[in-house]
Amino acid sequence: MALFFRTIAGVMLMLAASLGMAPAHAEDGYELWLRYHPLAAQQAQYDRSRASQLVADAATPTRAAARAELLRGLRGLLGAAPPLSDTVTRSGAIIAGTTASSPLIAELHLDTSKLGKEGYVIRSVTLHGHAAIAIVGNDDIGVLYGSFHFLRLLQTGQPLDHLAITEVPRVKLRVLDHWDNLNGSVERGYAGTSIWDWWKLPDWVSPRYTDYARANASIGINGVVLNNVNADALILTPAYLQKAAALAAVFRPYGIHVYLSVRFSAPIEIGGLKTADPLDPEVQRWWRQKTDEIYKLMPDFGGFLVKANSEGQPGPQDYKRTHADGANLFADVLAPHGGVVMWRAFVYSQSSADDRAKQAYSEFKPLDGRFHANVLLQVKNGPIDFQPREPFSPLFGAMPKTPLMMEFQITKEYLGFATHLVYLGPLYEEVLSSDTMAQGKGSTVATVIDGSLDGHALSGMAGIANIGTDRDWCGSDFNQANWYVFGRLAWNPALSTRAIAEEWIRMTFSNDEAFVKPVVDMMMGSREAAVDYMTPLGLAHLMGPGHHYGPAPWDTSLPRADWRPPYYHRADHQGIGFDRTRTGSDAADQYAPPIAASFNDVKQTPETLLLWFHHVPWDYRMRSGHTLWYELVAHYTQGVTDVKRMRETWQHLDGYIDADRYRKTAAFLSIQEREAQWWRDACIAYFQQMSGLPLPPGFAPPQHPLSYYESLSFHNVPGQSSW
Ligand code: BDP
Repeated sequence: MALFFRTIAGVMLMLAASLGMAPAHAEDGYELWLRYHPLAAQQAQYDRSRASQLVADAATPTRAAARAELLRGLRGLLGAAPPLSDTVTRSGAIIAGTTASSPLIAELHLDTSKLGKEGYVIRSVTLHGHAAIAIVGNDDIGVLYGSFHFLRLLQTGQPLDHLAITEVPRVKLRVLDHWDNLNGSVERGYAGTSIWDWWKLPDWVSPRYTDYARANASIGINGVVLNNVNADALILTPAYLQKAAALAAVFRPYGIHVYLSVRFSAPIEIGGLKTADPLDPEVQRWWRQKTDEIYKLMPDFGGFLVKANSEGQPGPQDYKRTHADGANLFADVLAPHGGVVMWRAFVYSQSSADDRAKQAYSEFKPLDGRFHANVLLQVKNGPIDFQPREPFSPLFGAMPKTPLMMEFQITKEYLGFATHLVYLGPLYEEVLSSDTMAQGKGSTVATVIDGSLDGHALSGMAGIANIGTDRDWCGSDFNQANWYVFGRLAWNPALSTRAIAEEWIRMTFSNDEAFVKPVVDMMMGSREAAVDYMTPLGLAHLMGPGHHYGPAPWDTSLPRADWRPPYYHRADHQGIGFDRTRTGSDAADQYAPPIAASFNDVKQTPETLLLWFHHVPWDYRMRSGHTLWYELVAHYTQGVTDVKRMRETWQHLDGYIDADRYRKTAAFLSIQEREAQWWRDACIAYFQQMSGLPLPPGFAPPQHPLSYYESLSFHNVPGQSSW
């Protein structure tokens, strides 16, 4: 049925397109996936008969938000909002509420016992002799989540009959981490400046904060860290806490808790103490008072995120204490209020000569069991740093007594900034579905972080936000999909990212099959394309120094060895790759034995990770029968070809969506093609100089000599770090 409507809509749009008519409405991406633009006539007619009246109260702020969203969505999608009613008087009523809030819902005797606080059911029911759809939560927030889900069914053209949907989030804390500085800049942000207008808060509370909260609630995000992990102690001063509290008030009806990044040395910087030693009673007292002060302003405050003893940040090791001592200091002052500590495992030492990929594990694994109950260890998906491809971090599965929280990067620091079209769903899915083998087959990363493998009630997933003041929020329309897929996977890490891409496209652009299908394919292939033109076959960290823009595999300008690309690729005349097997740094043995065995064996290591784990000669025979050198060149070339194909796909889609968003993506794809070519050519030129080998036949030589690529330098690159 729904398919039928979509096809009809598709035919009509194709007709419009063939007549050269683009949809008239100008769009700038601000509405995200909550556009609620009118559905095609026949689908709207079908939906209208199933949404003919709305029974929903607005007695609490959250139920008011749910009702407002349903009215707004239905008005937009169907042309007019259904009339509000106190009871069911005709077929096609939508009833939204909780058993406690709605006598009508109580009459249904639905089993809500397994829904928890945030779950919901959407069910086709009969009430007083009329067919109706009930959207029911145990708690108000479930009603809001269910309302967004119901609207998604309409937005994506799903049938509305025989509904029997039950949803419960698998992960408890679903958090966006903003790397926003108090001066308005955003570390690794490529979408303008911070959306938090700190200067004008708390007096001016921009309506944009409400739209931000709606977008987050629509995908189940329930926590927001407002400020950068490289934290400024000032965030804990009364003036800033008032500002944070104003934001918390906006977010509260949407089920979103505010968290803050804190600077370990804050007791010295803003408290006038001489030390920040976590075992010092004065320090403990200072944090206790500060925490109590925060909870007075924000009774539902979520807790603290801490980056300590990493990249110059202060931490417990400054006082010869452990990370557990540091985390427990915060855990103890937060516990009486129900707050949590998200302690970051992104730690590598200034002084250690050990492989950087091993250091987080070496540091934290021995501390398993030493953290208090309300501490989550927040672990980046890979052992190094958000590269286009890394193996999963060996910490997953290795610390059964500690809840491990996933940290993904949504902002594309290493994946083409704002302009490259790279859908991160496949990257996230690859990590979540990786088997750690920690407790035998099926111990996937997803089961570690949702708490099911080790029986943790506390679980979490964080994403480094890609949001800024740009009208489209994320620096490009397609980057919105990365915010979206993060939220959907945090709700349920087992979802298919292809299905998520499809629903996002339908909501964001069009339900037309002729548009949806090629765009899903383009998105699904985009991450592999980026891996190919940047860091194929397990290479990593070849980006420009500091700003991470463009290729610089030759660069040695930064002071630390492990900030320089040659540290990672180790290319020389003989071969390329980082030996992390037993003959090398032995990082492979940080994994569970069966995984370690395959990573230690060059023949068993997936070729996608070959150079991550092995240093191999240029003439090493790949599974294809070609040499490594051939395959390296082929992958770089394939990446560029894929981007060219993405551009062609997009060229065929002119007319299916509004002209403004169409043109922006077209322009960004041409930037991406140019930069993919630059990546390929610069890397091939450099590695060719290393290998001394001729280019395999059939491959075009780089457009410029290596010296040209090496001579490029960039100024005012966006998103640079503040430290
Ligand atoms: C790196 C970023 C840096 C961050 C750091 C972190 O380049 O700006 O501060 O991660 O996660 O990827 O702390």
